[in-house]
Amino acid sequence: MNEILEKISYCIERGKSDKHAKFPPDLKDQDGVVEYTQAALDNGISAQSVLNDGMMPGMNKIGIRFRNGEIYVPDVLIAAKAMKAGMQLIKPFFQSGEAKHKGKIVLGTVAGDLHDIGKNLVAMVMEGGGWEVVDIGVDANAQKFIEAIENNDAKVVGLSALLTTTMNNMEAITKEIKSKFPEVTVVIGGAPVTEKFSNSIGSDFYSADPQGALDFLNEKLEI
Ligand code: B1M
Repeated sequence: MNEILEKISYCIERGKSDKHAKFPPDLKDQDGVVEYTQAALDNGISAQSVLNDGMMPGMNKIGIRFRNGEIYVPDVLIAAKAMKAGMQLIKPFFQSGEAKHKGKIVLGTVAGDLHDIGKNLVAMVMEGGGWEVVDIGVDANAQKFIEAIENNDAKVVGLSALLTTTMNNMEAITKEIKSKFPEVTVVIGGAPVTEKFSNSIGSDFYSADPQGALDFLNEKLEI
């Protein structure tokens, strides 16, 4: 891998957003994701390559380490913040069409449920994996999901639920999505949800953690 791209990946993994960031202390006054992203673009590295070969490998490592229990929620938040800082510099290339996301995922916490910490982590890992996330927030009913799918021409939907009561709402939402858009892939997750439950309601995949959902989508779409 190109040295600058390696630095981008490393800084994301360490959560070092820019030179002035005080965190992590051992990288104080050293360049971060912002400076290395600018350097990559100045050196003629495409925005797509900065995303695919610099940022995504860094966030991928974070997703795997989080799944393995080696790091915790704050580490994911800090890494995602660092990646977001660098993304600001490559945003114009998405707008011009020079860089592309892998696809769009509509993500929401289902009706009756206000828990969003897990859903937000899924959003960060998905974005870190090159997906564009359309976050429809919490307490989202079938109509809200369907409108978001239509408005964004999304091919993937993610449902999150944290309550044993609200996980039951996943069934009606999944069925309505599938009846209107049979081609849309539905992925579900959340603490009370299981693979058995996922199979019983006709969703396409259950993941216990954000990285599992990302790996499934990448594999399914052969990306
Ligand atoms: Co609530 N709550 N809560 N709560 N809350 C739980 C979930 C509970 C287990 C606490 C308990 O009783 N021990 C319990 C549920 C019991 C049950 O249903 N069996 C509970 C309850 C009962 C309630 C209320 C009903 C309490 C009340 O008012 N009487 C109420 C419900 C409100 C509502 O939603 N309508 C309520 C409210 C709240 C707060 C608002 C105070 C707050 C939420 C704040 C917020 O989210 N912005 C809250 C919190 C924080 C919790 C606990 C403490 C933590 C949940 C959390 O964020 N975990 C929780 C107890 C606990 O877990 N210790 C509890 C961390 C998060 C990273 O994990 O969301 O599981 P999680 O996400 C994981 C995976 O599940 C997975 O990836 C994430 C990262 O690994 N994942 C996906 C999640 N979605 C995915 C989607 C995917 C793939 C993976 O693909 C699409």
